[in-house]
Amino acid sequence: MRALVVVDIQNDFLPGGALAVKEGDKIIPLVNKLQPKFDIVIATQDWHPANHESFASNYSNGAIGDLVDLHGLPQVLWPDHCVQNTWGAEFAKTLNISLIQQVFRKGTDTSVDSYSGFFDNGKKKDTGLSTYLQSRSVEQLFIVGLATDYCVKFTALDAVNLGFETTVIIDAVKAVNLHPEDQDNAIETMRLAGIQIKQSDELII
Ligand code: VGL
Ligand code: ZN
Repeated sequence: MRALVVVDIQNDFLPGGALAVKEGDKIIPLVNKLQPKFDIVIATQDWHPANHESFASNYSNGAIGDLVDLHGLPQVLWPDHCVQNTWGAEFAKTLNISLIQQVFRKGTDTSVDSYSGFFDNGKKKDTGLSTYLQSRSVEQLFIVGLATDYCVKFTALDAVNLGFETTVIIDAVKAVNLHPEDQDNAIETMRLAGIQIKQSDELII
């Protein structure tokens, strides 16, 4: 079975949102077009409590983009984003959610961030996504969404390490690019890990 994983297509990651990804909204029509081609569609949703320790606002002298040590893990400080039950955490209005069979929320624990849809950044808590996919005999995963250099990358890396044949659909992702080279580095890291990087029109599905 083939599954499409729609990563974090939420208002805060779109132009006008708190952690806007440039042209993040441009991928949505393609994501909508791709969904019916898959056996299973699931989504991840960044879902933080307001006092999440990845938010710069929770530090007396922390600036957005600073790298800090968070309980032993490297942590980039972000603007407040995807706070539970706020507009910013909702899926984009133009995203078709009718085909999404299950949503996996992440980043709910204040003390650890969670970029991957599978595990938190400390690999301590499992969202249940791998069990969900394995129990439905999914072997191939196709990943789309936001952002290439964070949640897409870490979801794809965990997927390939868990044994899924993993493809990132490159024209259906966009990067945050805190540093201009972040997107290219993320793509290179994913390729080296054995993740396929494909354009949507190259897919045979
Ligand atoms: C993300 C930074 C912080 C993402 C989530 O969805 O890529 N990036 N939280
Ligand atoms: Zn987040």
